Amino acid sequence: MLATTKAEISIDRLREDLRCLAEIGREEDGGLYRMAFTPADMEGKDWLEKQMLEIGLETSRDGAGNVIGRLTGRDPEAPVLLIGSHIDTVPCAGVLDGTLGVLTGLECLRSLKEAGKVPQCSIELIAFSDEEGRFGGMFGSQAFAGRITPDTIHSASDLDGVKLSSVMEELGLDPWQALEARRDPRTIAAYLELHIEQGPVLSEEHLQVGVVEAITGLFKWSVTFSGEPNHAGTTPMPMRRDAFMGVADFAHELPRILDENGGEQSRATIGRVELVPGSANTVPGEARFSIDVRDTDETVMSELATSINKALSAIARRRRLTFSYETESWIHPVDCDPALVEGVETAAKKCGVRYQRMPSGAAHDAQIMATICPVAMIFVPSKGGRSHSPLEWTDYDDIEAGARVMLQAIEGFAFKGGEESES
Ligand code: HGY
Ligand code: MN
Ligand code: MN
Repeated sequence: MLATTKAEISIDRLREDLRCLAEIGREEDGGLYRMAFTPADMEGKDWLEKQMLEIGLETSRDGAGNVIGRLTGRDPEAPVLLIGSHIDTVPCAGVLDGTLGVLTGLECLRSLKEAGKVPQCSIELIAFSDEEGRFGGMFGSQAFAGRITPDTIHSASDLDGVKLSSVMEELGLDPWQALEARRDPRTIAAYLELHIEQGPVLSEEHLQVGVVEAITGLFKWSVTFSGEPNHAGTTPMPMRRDAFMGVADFAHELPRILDENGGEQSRATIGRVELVPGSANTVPGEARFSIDVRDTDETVMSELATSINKALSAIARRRRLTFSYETESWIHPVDCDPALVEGVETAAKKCGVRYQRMPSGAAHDAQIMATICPVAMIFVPSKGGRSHSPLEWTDYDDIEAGARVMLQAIEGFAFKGGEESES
């Protein structure tokens, strides 16, 4: 029996879901603080699982805390189509990064259920844990893709030194279960993720959708310069071993390093600096800082890593400091699957939206999933290119356009064998 109604996205339902989830973890400054495995993150996961149950999905959580909602297909044994993103945030985040992809996926499945449409293969909606890298980077999708080891569980900690394993245990979770979250790649057909662009391209070009062809790689280091704490008044300038001046020198060297070793897509950011002992009248004896470096070409990433290492070493010598660094994460750049990208582009054409093909300057769970299955991404514009900030926003008509393309892409992939409705 053919399905009688067409599945339609309801922007009103999606707007209401966005509004509800945006209340979880919001603080006085208007930003969201749903960092991985905080009470707010767990409250968000509980809220999401409740919505999944309400629309009739079978829900589960794996050992990495990923939240999964399943719409079973006509062939329950067929490899599944995975859709999703993340609902954890950076500190003082906006309401859309990651969240929009998960809630758009929820609305797509809700509209399919409402229209009584049963996909050929099952579709699973997933909210991955700790995409934002509080504990390194993409913990949930790395666990799902079988890319974590006992050492990850043992050593992962955040920039305040809080260990992942302790935080999970405090939540009643067994961190070692994350090693069981690995999904057999043979059970996954593809992964599709809608995400805000987090850059200015689509909004400047007045486009509604980005069809992502490649996703940038990144590495994150936590670096420590060690010098000598001393009195700010009695220590003559030439006699200082000032750890902060090491960071200052390095920051000035970054443009040269990028010019000499980077390319068009190269980015480098010092996002956090901590000085010890941190009092106004003491020369800093220690400076701990983060470096986030990105490029779509892994060779360039390696060259930047070598050049940064040399620069840190030269500065340490010049300033009579010592330095050390930890690689918190190294995430490979990936190309999206050409056939899946083609499917997304066909969906964009069918929906009649203004779109373009483009790379992603942000990292995403999709690039971890690319290690086990074909992936593609759909971008919607970020107003003014802003993200990782409460100013992050996408107009509802662009959200609706992106959601329609997502639904069309899902139908193009998961309903290949024609349509059938729930009896
Ligand atoms: O940092 C990123 O690119 C992503 O938002 N986690
Ligand atoms: Mn994100
Ligand atoms: Mn982010």
